[in-house]
Amino acid sequence: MLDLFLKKKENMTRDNKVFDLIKEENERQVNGIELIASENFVSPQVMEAAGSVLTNKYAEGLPGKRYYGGCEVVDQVENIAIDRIKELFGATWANVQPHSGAQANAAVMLALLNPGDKILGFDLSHGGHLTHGSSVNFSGKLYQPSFYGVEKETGLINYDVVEETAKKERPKLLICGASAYSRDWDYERLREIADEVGALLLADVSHPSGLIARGLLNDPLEYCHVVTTTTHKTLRGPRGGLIMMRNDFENPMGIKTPKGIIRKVSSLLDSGVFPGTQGGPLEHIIAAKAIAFGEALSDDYMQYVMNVKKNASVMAAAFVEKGYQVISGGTDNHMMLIDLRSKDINGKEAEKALGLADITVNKNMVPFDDKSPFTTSGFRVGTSAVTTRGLAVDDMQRIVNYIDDALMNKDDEAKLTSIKQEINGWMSGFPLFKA
Ligand code: DSN
Repeated sequence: MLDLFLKKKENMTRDNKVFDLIKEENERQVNGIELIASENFVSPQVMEAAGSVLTNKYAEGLPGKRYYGGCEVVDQVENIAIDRIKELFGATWANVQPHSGAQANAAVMLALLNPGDKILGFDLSHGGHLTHGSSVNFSGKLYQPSFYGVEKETGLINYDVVEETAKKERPKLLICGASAYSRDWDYERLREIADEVGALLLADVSHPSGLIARGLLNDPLEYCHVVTTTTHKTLRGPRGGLIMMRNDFENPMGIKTPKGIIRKVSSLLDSGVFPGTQGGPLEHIIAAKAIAFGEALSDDYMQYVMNVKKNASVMAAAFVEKGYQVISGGTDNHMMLIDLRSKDINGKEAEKALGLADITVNKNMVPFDDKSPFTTSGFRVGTSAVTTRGLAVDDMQRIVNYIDDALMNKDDEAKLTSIKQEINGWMSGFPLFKA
């Protein structure tokens, strides 16, 4: 479609400078093994919608209540996205406009808190997220953060410690969810803690949301006032975010918030997105979200998330067998955090060596890390992308063998190149983007 458009505009030339780079990135994705836990490969129809004419449309407001004319079509698209995400999670309300997970969290905090209010989140250096109170993020600058972490011996969150911290700090918002925690969450206990101290409970399930949607992990919507997620990780949609509620939506008794007793928290959340933190929604991305949510309702996707989980658990066991320390000893979801302190290599070196072998990971702090976030003592991996690609449990051992081989030969360029060649050959058997 774009080619036709360009042919009509004779004065326009194709911008090869950029398209050549897109081609290069395509090749990188096709040739290598993608293990970044927050990445995935979307379907051709999701990509098509993301690159569609809907990018041309302004639609500030909500379906049926816009500040622009000509929104009849995008209203229908956005309503499909809302209906499908509600069906997927059993939510009673959703806003699909957040441009990202960070934007979703910003909107929730703007809506429910006053500047300077206390928040309690999972420590970034233990696996939490920047937007849960980090001092370099809006959440740590506009609100007063405190944190809970994992226990040194187990790598697990101790909910008694969360309760003690909550009682001491008396936060207005308790945040759960993580970027690098491989275990499930006890949302019921967290809600009890939140109720005990008069806090609202926000779950940011950006990472495992696809597994949650299909019932493979505990359900945060049952207990949390508000749930946010990105749409591009296990959910396998376009880059973006969203906000959902279930039981506390239009609570007849109202919900006690720092802004008083609120009956319709969803209206506050809507206004936290627009006009609070965003302008016009990205309707092309919302169309792509709608398609991805439709896909996530399918039997194929159910099989996919079951495979993601199985692959991750097999991969974690393979790392342990090779003498790597997996934080908490394994995984309940799609990811794991590897502590390299028992090996003669840090996270930065590991990321680099694996990159030269065409295995993409990200270096990651591990709990109680003595190295900086630029160096780190570990790396994080996830199985969402390789599972989309069609790799199965038997392939996980082979990936771990390659990783171990690359790390043990981190300074041997010839060895890393030979691993890369083997991987490129192997991956050519798993075509990603079919014509
Ligand atoms: N969501 C983060 C990740 O897990 O990669 C980035 O913000």
